[in-house]
Amino acid sequence: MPINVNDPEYLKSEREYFESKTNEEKLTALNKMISHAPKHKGGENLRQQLTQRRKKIEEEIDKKQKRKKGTKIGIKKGDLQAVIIGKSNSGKSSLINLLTNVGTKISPISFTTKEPIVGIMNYQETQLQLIELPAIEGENFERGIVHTADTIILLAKKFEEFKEIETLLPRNSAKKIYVLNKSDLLNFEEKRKLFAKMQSKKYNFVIISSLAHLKDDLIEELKKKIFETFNIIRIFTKEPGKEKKERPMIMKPKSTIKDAAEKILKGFSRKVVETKIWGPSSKFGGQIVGLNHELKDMDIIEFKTR
Ligand SMILES: Nc1nc2c(ncn2[C@@H]2O[C@H](COP(=O)(O)OP(=O)(O)OP(=O)(O)O)[C@@H](O)[C@H]2O)c(=O)[nH]1
Ligand SMILES: [Mg+2]
Repeated sequence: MPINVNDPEYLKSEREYFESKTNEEKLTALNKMISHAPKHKGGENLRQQLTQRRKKIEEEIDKKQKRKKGTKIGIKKGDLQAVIIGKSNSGKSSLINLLTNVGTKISPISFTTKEPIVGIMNYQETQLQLIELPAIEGENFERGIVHTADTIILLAKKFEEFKEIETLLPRNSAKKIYVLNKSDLLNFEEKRKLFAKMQSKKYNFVIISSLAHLKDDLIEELKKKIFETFNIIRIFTKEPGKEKKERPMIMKPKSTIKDAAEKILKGFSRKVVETKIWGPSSKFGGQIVGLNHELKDMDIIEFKTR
């Protein structure tokens, strides 16, 4: 038995669906329809039809992107990869320019960024790969990168956009940070309310402004949050009588001295005759430890070999 849906939001989205010209627009409208479709048993059939339709459209979008991929240069995934995702004009390019070494085009015109922009972000002697993806509601959005990302930064210029981004986001297992941009356009009361809303959602979030001249501590806090989503420890090595190396090795928590030696060179741990350690996992600086010693973030190791 077909049912009549009277929810005005549903009917509005349905109209949007029929008027959509691109698959991306159809997907947005369908997601809205699904969220407003009747939840009770009578709506089961309808919900099934809608999700089937959504699957088909997602497949078509993926297929089209694969065809395009052939002509594009692939992005080599860094050890630590975070991806900025949001709707057009949310300030993705402004943010990546603030956080990394790239200078990509910022413009009030929609859909300015047409391919992924890759930047390097420095944080406490560690380098992370940060990527701006073209707007999620546009046809240049790259769904594939979402699957490889360690961390996803959902960037919105309005609170309501988070939901839209979430419904369009392909399934993934990345950690998420919610960033509300353009806070310079809000007054105190508006900011206070938003803060409470984000808190009640239990989001890991920051409210920022990407206008370079308003750049403040919150950008630094965002950097810290991005870094903290990666479950890693940083290990420095040094040679006897010398300073520690400038860049740390990135390792998994609970790695041992042996793991670190093997990361330097396969088989290297067999050559080690003595290891000294400085830093959080040592009882005192220069403590001699065995191969099974467990490392902590920011340790410094000195290997003596045969
Ligand atoms: N007031 C205000 N404007 C901002 C802020 N961040 C970005 N903008 C402006 O918003 C517009 C869009 O910024 P972009 O950084 O190009 O946005 P985008 O998300 O990369 O947009 P597309 O690449 O087109 O999808 C520009 O005019 C920016 O100057 C902000 O924090 N406050
Ligand atoms: Mg952009």
